[in-house]
Order: sequence, then structure tokens, then C-alpha cells
Amino acid sequence: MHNKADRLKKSKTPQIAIADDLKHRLPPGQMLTDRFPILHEGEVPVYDLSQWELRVFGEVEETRTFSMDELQAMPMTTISCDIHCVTRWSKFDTKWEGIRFRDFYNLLKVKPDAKYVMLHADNDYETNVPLEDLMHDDVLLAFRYDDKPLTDKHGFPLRLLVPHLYFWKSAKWLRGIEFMREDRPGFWERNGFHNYADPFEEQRFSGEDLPIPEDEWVRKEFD
Ligand SMILES: Nc1nc2c(c(=O)[nH]1)N[C@H]1C(S)=C(S)[C@@H](COP(=O)(O)O)O[C@H]1N2
Ligand SMILES: [Mo]
Repeated sequence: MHNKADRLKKSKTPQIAIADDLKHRLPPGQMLTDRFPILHEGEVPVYDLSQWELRVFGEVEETRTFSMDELQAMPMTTISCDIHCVTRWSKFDTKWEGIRFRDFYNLLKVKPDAKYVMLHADNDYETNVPLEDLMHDDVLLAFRYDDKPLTDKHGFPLRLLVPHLYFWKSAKWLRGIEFMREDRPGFWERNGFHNYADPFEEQRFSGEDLPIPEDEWVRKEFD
């Protein structure tokens, strides 16, 4: 009676069926959805964009801040990718537009001994990613999703997008990029989640599995 299929039916899951030829794109233990779940800690920040800035600091020759106007004048890249959340939902073919991280990096004077990056976001959110991973073609400082500006709940005005890692690494409401010599764990990484977070290796947790119900995401808010 209380097997997994029954539980999912009862929870009116927005899970959708997956065609055989797409199964290789779904990481182990994930379910496919065509909705867009909304997940974060704390309140959705409200901004005065004239005061907003993105700060770049740490292992750089000079600390710099960028205004929204400066960033929006930079060359933009559009990508389509699959995204995977540690709470077990995946969404295929999501479309994003923003500045390719590698292009942004090339404008900065980052010291050669910088090997890791801490992404700083509102409210007091942090997540760490190796610099090498941010250099992938599809890593963006994203302003737009699905041909529209990001909605408040999905990270307006700017979020990071790192498609090849679990989605908690894709910090919404991005405010700072800190280049580091040594790695340091971010918010979820300090709270039992995996330091690197490769979905295809199922790197969800760093130690024992955390008690996250399999259908937790289904009970959250969606677009
Ligand atoms: N600033 C900030 N960014 C965040 C979070 C957060 O709590 N604060 N949550 C992360 C988590 S756990 C996930 S799964 C994704 C969810 O993004 P979405 O709400 O656009 O689906 O945002 C990530 N980025
Ligand atoms: Mo998440």
C-alpha cells in the first residue's frame, strides 16, 4: 500500500513521465518536472537597483564593484540546460541569458593562486565552487530566464547558474564574488550537504544522508 508510487500519487506530484531517449539526462534518484519549484531560505529581497552593486574581492589585484548598468552593457550569452535540485527535481531545457562567467573573469585581474570561489548572495547566503568549474561554457551570471527578466523569487536581478552541479550552487540574488586560495564551505556545505555536488555522482550529502523526504519539493511553491 504505502509504496513509493502510491505516495507520489497522493501528493499530486508535478512529476512528469520521461521518454526513453531522454533517460540518460536524468541523474540517479531524480524526478522530472516541467514546473519551476521555488526554494530558498529566508525572505525574497527587495532592491533599489540604483543602489545595487556586485562586489568582486579576495585574491584579485583590485577589489571592484559593478553597477547594474555596467553589467548589462557587457556581451550576453544565451544557453539552454538541464537543472537538478538536491531535493530530487530536475527540469530539462531551461533557457537562460546572462554574462558568461569566463568572459567576466577575463575582465578582472584575478591572482594566479585563486583556485576557489565563494559566491555571496542575499540574505546571507554563501556557496563555494572551484574556479575551474565556473569556467565551463554554460556557467552564467544570469539576468533572464525563458526570455524574461528573472522573477523576484528566482533571483532578480542577478543569479549564478552552474548547470552541472546541484542547484543550490546556483546562488540567487548574487551580490559578491570572492576569489580564494583555499576552499571554504558555504551555507549548505556547512550543514551536511556535499562540498562539490555532482548530480550524476549523486553527491547530495557529505556524511550520513540527511532526512529529506523524497517528495519534499512537491510541497513547495512553484511557477
Ligand atoms: N541567495 C540564495 N540563493 C539560493 C538559495 C537561497 O536560499 N538563497 N537556495 C538555493 C537552492 S537550495 C536551490 S534548489 C535553488 C532554487 O532556485 P529556484 O528557486 O530558482 O528553483 O536556489 C539556490 N540559490
Ligand atoms: Mo535546493
